[in-house]
Order: sequence, then C-alpha cells, then structure tokens
Amino acid sequence: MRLDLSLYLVTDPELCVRHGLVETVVAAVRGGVTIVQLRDKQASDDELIDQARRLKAALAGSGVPLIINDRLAVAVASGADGLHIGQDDGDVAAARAELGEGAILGLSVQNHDQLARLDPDALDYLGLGPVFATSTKRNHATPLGFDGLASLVAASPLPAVAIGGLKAEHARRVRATGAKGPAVVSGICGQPDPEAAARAFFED
Ligand code: TZP
Ligand code: MG
Repeated sequence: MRLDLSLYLVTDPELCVRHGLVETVVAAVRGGVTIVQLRDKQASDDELIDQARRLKAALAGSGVPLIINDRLAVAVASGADGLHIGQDDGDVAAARAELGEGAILGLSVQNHDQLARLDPDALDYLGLGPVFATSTKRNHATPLGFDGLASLVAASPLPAVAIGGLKAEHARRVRATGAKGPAVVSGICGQPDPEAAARAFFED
C-alpha cells in the first residue's frame, strides 16, 4: 500500500471513546488522515487483533494503511499493513523478516544517536518526537521543539512524521522542517468532531 505520511493518526483507547474507535478513525479519514496506527498498551493481543480487523474492514477501499503499534504478532495475525515500533520494542531486522518486504515498518526516534544507529534499509519511515510535552504518552523523552525536530529531520535517511503535542496550528511549522506531516493523537481523537479536527491540519 502507498505510504503517504501527510497526516498520521495514532489511536488511543481512552481518547477515542467518544464516537467509538472505528467511527473516530473513519471520520478522521474523511477529514484527510492518510495513515492510521492502532495503539493500545493495555489490550490483549486477541482484543487488538479484533480491533485491527474491524479497522481494516472499515478502511477497505480508502487506500489508507493500518499500522499496529508495538506488537509484531498482532500485525501479522490481523492482516494489518504494517508495524510501528519504539527503540525498546524489539529488533527491526527481525520484524522486517517476519512482516515481509511489502509491509510498512516504522521506528520511533528521539535523538541523533538513535538516528545514527538505525538500519534505513529495513525501515520505511521514522516517527520523530516528542516535539512538545504531552500527557498522552507516559515517560516520554525530552521534547525536541521545532529546532530539535528540524535537526533530526535534516539528518534522517528516511521520510519522517513528527509527534507529540501537535495541534492544527503547528502543521505548517512541522512541514517546514521537512517532516512529511504531523502524527496526532489527542488533536484528532480527543476532539468533538474528529473529521473537522483532521481537516484543520491542512488548513493551517
Ligand atoms: N510518542 C511520542 S509523543 C506520543 C507518542 C505516541 C503521544 C502523542 O500524543 P498527542 O496527544 O498527539 O500529544
Ligand atoms: Mg512502542
């Protein structure tokens, strides 16, 4: 599936409840989201597989890929389009070997050391952040700000999204760093109208 990182939605089980997970994602895609990551640290693998299958069905025909956070086994079992892992979520090469060449594989990167160590041939994109402090992710790294983000993007061998505390009003500055787009949880999922909230990221 085509990789378009213009607006990357990351789901959250608490923030996406107002309209339900599937309806929130479908609305956000109507608003222009180009890629979706299913992220839930608490759910069991079986629960996540079920959610992923329902999301895949809802996204059918949209061209919008579904990425699974952290769990390789869930990505494989659910027929999702890819996997996103952090620095401590296992081996990139092993994930690529199991997922195959056609899958989308992303990695979170917080600093230049991590950037220097990664294997770009095994990956499709990077998630850089956090740009700002956020309560959505526990124990996140020191925020980069736009200057730190720009410095990482400039050194990145792969297309990148930026994440962490990003709202529609930041979209222009994110893209000005060379990042392909913002990755967003609360700025879309937690909003009364996720479709309008997503659309606003293109109107900045
Ligand atoms: N990784 C770095 S910050 C973050 C993740 C998953 C959470 C971003 O959430 P929000 O609500 O868009 O600040
Ligand atoms: Mg992770």
